[in-house]
Amino acid sequence: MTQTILIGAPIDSGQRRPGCLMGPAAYRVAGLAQAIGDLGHGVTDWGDLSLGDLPAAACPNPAVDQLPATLGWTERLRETVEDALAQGGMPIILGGDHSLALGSVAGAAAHARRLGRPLFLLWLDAHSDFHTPLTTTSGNLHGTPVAYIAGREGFDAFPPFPAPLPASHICLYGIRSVDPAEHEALLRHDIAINDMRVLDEQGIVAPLRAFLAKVREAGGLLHVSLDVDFLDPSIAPAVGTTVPGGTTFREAHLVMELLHESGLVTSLDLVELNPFLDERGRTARLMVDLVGSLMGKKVFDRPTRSFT
Ligand code: 6HN
Ligand code: MN
Ligand code: MN
Ligand code: MN
Repeated sequence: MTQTILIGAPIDSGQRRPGCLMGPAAYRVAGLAQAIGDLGHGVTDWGDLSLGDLPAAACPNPAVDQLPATLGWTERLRETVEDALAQGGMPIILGGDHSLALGSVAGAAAHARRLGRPLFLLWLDAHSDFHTPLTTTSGNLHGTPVAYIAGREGFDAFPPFPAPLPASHICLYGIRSVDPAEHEALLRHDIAINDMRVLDEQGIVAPLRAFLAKVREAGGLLHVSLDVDFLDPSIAPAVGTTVPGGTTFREAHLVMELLHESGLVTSLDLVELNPFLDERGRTARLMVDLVGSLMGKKVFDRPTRSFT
């Protein structure tokens, strides 16, 4: 039994297409709390976070959009996620665009540091999100969290990331859209890049098991950040940044089932859902079903196979 804590994060300052604000409401309408509760877990809903006064902030890159709001959300998420973890809960952050991970992963990292345990990050996304505020050309800060988490320079406006993750603790999974500046920077970091080419060739299971084995050996905490565009747009249309060639329904469920079997996941982001772009709630429902698999829902309850 896991005590989950739902944290609504109606954030859309990290990109420019309106609609992500409706994400937390859509997850609630799609029955997220019930789906988790039906599996025998505790569920507490902390409601939606809100933003106070915006901090003053500036960035030398004039392209950067809505820095003060994103900075405000970062602080808010960091303290809330750290709080949820300190209470022994498993925070599930209902986004909101992916800029929320600037704060949610910072909260998880602060908590891990306090425990003296390493934090690992599984980034399920079409994109590498490895820009810094200095390299982004779109100016959309949802494209930057992995760089912040890895301790890259260029985040002067942000609080220093608590204990940046070494590259070996970060696993990008499902990526198929990387901008030139991200590509150049990724070549200088030893981050595991399981792009779709790797997953096509090796299958969805082996690279994930290898990463999970590393987390287990290190006694680590594991934060999972699930971007809707990890999924193929044909099954998950409700996202502003669709990229063809994403994971299938079964591949995505299998990832979640393996994560459940591992017992390692300590916090989770659900990001980039744009309900305004959805077709009769199907993407929201799929995301809820995937959380179900992550929390232990099985097609057939056979004894768990030995893992690694
Ligand atoms: N996401 N690399 C593009 C940009 O605008 O920087 C896309 C970012 C997508 C962000 O996946 O959350
Ligand atoms: Mn993303
Ligand atoms: Mn993405
Ligand atoms: Mn963008």
